[in-house]
Amino acid sequence: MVSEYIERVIQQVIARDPDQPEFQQAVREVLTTLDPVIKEHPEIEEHAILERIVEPDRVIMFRVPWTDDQGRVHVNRGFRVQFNNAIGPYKGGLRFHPSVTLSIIKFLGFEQIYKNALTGIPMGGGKGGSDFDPKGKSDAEVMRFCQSFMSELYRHIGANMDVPAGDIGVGGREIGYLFGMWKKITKSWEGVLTGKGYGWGGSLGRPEATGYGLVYFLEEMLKANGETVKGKTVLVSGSGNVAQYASQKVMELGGTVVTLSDSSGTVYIPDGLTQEMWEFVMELKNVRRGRIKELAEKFDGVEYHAGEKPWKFKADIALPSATQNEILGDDARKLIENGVIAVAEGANMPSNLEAIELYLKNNILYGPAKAANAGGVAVSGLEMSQNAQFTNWTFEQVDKKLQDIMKNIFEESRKAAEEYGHPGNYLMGANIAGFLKVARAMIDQGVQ
Ligand code: NDP
Ligand code: 2IT
Repeated sequence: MVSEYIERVIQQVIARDPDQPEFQQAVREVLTTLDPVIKEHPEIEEHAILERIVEPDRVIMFRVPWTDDQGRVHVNRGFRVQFNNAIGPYKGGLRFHPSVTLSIIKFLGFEQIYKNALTGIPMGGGKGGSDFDPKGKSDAEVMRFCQSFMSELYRHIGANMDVPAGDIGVGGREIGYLFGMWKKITKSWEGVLTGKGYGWGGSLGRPEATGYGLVYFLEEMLKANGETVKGKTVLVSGSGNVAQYASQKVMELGGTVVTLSDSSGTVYIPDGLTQEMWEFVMELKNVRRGRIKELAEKFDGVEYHAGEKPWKFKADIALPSATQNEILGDDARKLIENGVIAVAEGANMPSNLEAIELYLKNNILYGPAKAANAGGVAVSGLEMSQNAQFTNWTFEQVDKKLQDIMKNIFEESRKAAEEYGHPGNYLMGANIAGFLKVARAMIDQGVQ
């Protein structure tokens, strides 16, 4: 039973945003773990921190009209949710996917507040995007869309105000088009977006950061429990940015990746992903923008399972790296039956509340998204630092900082879980550690 205060705030959110299931889910996930903190720190309720933290500073919604290659005009909806800037400028990605709604952007922005706090870099929480579907669009169409999107978004962002980056459907290509338009409108050159290309303000190591950081976090979590990635079999879902570099790092550390997926299906690779297959996936997904089933068509011994998720296959570790709610209760039960020892989340909110409960009950090592995938935004923070200093760091410098940040996030999550009476519950630890940094800043800064 959580405290009356927490339950009351959750009910207020449900009453106020009845049509936002993903946002409600994220609020419930975070708030229910804060119970011991609320009890120990009555000032949180006195200052109405929970009531304030669930309400974004502002929500910006706008029309994004664009013209396709045949001259037809289309209209999409654009979003930027500036959630909380108590500890630094709003920071968080942009998602372009047909499933994007205000609920999705709010859940992502809400999670981002605590994730960014955990990195130790002064960044607030925000998120944005559009229901635009980049699939099957030409480069010129994507460019026109990005230009139109930025022709409104530019009013709301700034290097010290709000710094967007990539997420699903937004990678180096889109950041390039967005940055080009921002620069043209403002005639400035500032680090107003991260994930830029190397040579025009991008940081070495940013493309790799989320996937590598995920595996660094996983390795810390395993080490603390007498295990290691070496020799383990790993289910990876997705085959985009996060999945690609998580797979590469797993292979480098001596683990075996046995699945990848996309929204059409899963490839099962009983003997493990090889370097040659990995390079094929990089070209397939980042250049040709094709479907993962081509991996099975190209390589012997790779099976394609149309419409399936990776979770039914036997392995030691699961790294969900595609999208929200991709592991439901039944999927979690399959993982547990198959003897999975650890789940670390590359995607945001990939496990629903039932799945999380099952991990915790069954002593699965669980690395929650806001801790495990914080490497991406952490290196975005490093990109902002480099831009502000007009300098570039080497890959080795960035990678070392990323490793230190991921170790630190694990340590902070581990310690907070212990301190508040739930050792080994890294979800609780991460939520508490992230939340306290932001709550203290909000109290210091007065009611607003
Ligand atoms: P990409 O667009 O590069 O890749 C997304 C992958 O997930 C693709 O394989 C895609 O398949 C699959 N996918 C997307 N939506 C769905 C869906 N509804 N059902 C099934 N599969 C789906 O995105 P990223 O790799 O950047 O992002 C993946 C996850 O990681 C997201 O949850 C994102 O929020 C999170 N994340 C990303 C960070 C980053 O730095 N990029 C940082 C932290 C978290 P298909 O090609 O068929 O669409
Ligand atoms: O979910 C995330 O943390 C991201 N998509 C990365 C955000 C960022 O600003 O780099």
